[in-house]
Amino acid sequence: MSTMKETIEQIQKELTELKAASQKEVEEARVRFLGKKGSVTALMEQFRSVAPEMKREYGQKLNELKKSVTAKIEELKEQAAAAAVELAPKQDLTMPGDPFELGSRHPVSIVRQEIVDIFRKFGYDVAEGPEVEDDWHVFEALNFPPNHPAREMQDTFFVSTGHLNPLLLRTHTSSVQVRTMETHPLPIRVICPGRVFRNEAISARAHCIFHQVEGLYIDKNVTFADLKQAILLFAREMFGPDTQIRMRPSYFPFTEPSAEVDVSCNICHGKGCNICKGTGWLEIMGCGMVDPNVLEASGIDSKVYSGFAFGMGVERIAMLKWQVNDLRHYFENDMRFLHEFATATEV
Ligand code: 2NL
Repeated sequence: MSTMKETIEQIQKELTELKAASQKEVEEARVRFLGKKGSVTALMEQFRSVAPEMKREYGQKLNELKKSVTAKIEELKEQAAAAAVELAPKQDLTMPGDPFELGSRHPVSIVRQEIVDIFRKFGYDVAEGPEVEDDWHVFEALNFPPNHPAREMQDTFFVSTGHLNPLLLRTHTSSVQVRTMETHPLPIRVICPGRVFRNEAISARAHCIFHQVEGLYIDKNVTFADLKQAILLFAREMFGPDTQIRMRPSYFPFTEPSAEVDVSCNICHGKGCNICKGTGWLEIMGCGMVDPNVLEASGIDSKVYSGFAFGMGVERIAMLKWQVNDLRHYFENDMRFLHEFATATEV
């Protein structure tokens, strides 16, 4: 059996020649020296039986040995770790990331918001109400005569008919304005965006569901001139500052007088093109002075107050804005169509 001194020297020699190619080999070397059955650990145990007068000398030697073993292992560990990084597959940090798609607003939603924003700027409040309504708020309070065709099953979706007060899907958002007139103090300046439902055959120009924005302004001394100016300002905000408007006489049960509003064609600027069918004008909405019967039905004194109202189809405005020739595009959600309205910043 070799002496302790010889063993120490032998381990020191081993240490100077020690190499480790990998982190695994470093760990194996550590176990060989410092593990439970390691050579340095064995020396430590042997040290206990060293004669007292020799303890000082051997103690020092053993401590130094342990220190240099630990230092060497640490050094090899660092080298192996650096080598592992070198060997790892290279990553190109300048590579573009995996692309991911953002959602975007539906074109109808974009235009509805644009219309609402214009009227909010004019000082209008926004009101919403139920899509399932009763006869009073959709027809009766709006001066529809008892046998008006819109009240028939062919034109309106009924949810229930067996009751005294049948429920139906609103055919216009005027119902929300009736609710506003019934509850809101005067004056009233409100716009009502929302979905409406009509029992119609689906075509390029009509759909059984579409979106409306209606507006209502009630105060003392409101005139047709106020209506015309409000519509003109809206049209110029929506279609550009050079836009002209014209009004043609029309009929609605809830307004008197009533008019259809056209804007000058923003494609051909009046010269005549296939969007305006050669007329130079595009129809954008209906409007009129609120019929006194309508004011009275909601408890407003028509001798003191007057008002104007208007209504437009959001899909129709969107079709004019983007020259879309078929309403059905707005309901089919074909991604190729929707992508045309997506912008990078929208979520
Ligand atoms: C259209 C025409 C219109 C109204 C809606 C209205 C509402 C109340 C009283 C009076 Cl509470 N009128 N709304 C007035 C005129 C026309 O809509 O073509 N819509 C798509």
